[in-house]
Order: sequence, then structure tokens, then C-alpha cells
Amino acid sequence: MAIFNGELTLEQTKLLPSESDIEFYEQHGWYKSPFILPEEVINLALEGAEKFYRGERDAILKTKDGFVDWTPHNSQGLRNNEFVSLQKHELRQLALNPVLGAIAAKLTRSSEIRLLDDQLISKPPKTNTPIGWHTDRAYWATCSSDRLLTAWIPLLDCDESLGPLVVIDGSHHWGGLEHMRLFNDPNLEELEAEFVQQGKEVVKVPMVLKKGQVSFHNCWTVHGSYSNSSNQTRTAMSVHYQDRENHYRPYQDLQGKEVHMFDEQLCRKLPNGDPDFSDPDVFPVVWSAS
Ligand SMILES: O=C(O)CCC(=O)C(=O)O
Repeated sequence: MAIFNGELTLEQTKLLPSESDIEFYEQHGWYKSPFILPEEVINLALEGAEKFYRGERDAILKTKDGFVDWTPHNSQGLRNNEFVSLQKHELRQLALNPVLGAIAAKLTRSSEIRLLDDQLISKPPKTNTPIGWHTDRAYWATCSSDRLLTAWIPLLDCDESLGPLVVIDGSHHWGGLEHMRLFNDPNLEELEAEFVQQGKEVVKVPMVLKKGQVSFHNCWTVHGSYSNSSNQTRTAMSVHYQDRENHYRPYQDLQGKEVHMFDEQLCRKLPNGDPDFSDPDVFPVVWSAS
């Protein structure tokens, strides 16, 4: 599939985070952008998402399991499909949009941003579709970097009734979140009560965004989302990015079992046998300062 990449226009450059926005991100663990994606860019992605849900693919992943891949045979609730940018070109164009890469580079003070992974997530109207509190970093334990981050891109105006992404302000500073792989745990209130008991301040910030705005969160920021109680389908793409220095490291869970990301099966290997997190076929550069 062709890779979409390019220079930013002067207008786009003006929309990048300022130094005080970057400091805000560092302090709070999240950032809401202004309008950065034109309507036609989002509409194209939405078209791609609809085709994807109808079963159309432009490319097939070389591994069949180890990743979440909703099909119409699964529940009619939450839809979650991983690494859709490797499978549908309209979604690839969104994931590799250089404006997103440039913002990610600014926020993490990085000289280069590569794709790490992505998810297409959809919540049908009026469905019980919460996503449990988790940190993305816990799922990417075999990454060496703490500068990984996610762009959450709703494909429509998203108010609280649609169940947008919710982040816990400042939680990326909490520590002890290495094993928080609770995406599928719907008991948000229970875990919140535990956080409070542990003396943590739980300030929840819903990412209420208009179509064309994007939120970014740090890989250690605790986040999840509530059900969609509206009459509309809430479709969003989460694009996960890595900085130039990120590379593979071995990692074990609390029981001593090796933890892996399925992405490791997709990419080429380094001479020492480790997965190469800079393989351009899987983890292309989205933005580079050079
Ligand atoms: O779409 C959602 O509600 C959650 C997405 C998410 O977990 C993420 O962007 O990392």
C-alpha cells in the first residue's frame, strides 16, 4: 500500500502545540488539539472504516491470531480491530497523517515519530460498551520507551453521551501501572474506588471533541471510556506512535510469563533475533525533523 507522507503547510505548522501546550501535556498526560484534520480526511477514514466492517481488505496481516479482530460473528456490542492501517488504505492515510506525527513529535520532544499500532473502535448506539481503565504502556511492555503516545481520533462530533475516551488527569505520574491491562474490564467504578483508597486523586477528563480535533495521551496515562447512550454510532481510531529511540526489550508479567505484542510477529528481526521496531513495512516513519 502506498505510504501517505509529506511536508506540513504553513497553516498546519501554526496549529502545532506551543511550548506551554507541551508543558501541559507533560504535567497532565493528555492534550486536546484544535481542528487539525479537514472534514474530507475524516470522511475518507469513515468510508474506509465502513468498508472494513463490510469485510473489505486491501492487505491481509501475515498472522491470524494474537490480536483483537472483531467480525460480524462476534457480539453486536463493542467493535475493536487492531492494526487496521495495515489492512485498509483509507485508514492508513489517517494513521500516517504527518500533522499527527508532527504533534506527537512536539509533545514528546522527539526528532522522529513512527507508527507503533492502531485500533478501530466502534460503539453502536445505545449499547453497554464501556472500556476498562488501562494504560497503553502495560500492553507495550516489550517497548523500551516511555515516550510512546496515542492519538485518539473520533470520526464524528463526540460529546459525553457517545462514550468518548476519558483520561485520568496526571495519572501518568502515579507509578505502579506496569500491569494495568484492563481494557476489557467493565468495572470502572470499582477500580476508581480502589484508586481513591490508595490515596490517588481521580480527576476524570472526557475527551469531548468536534470532528477534526484529536486528543493525545501519554502511554502511562490511565484511560478508558463509558457506554454509548446516544442514538449515533461512536467510531474512533486510536493511533499509537513511538519515538525514534524505541526498541524491543524482553518483559515478563507478575507470574514470570513472557509478555508480547502481536506486532512483534509482523515485523522483520534484527541480527540478534529481536523484533525490529523500526521495520518500515510495519512501523513507518510518520514524521521526521530531518
Ligand atoms: O476508544 C476508546 O474509548 C478507548 C481507546 C483507547 O483505549 C486508546 O485510545 O488508547
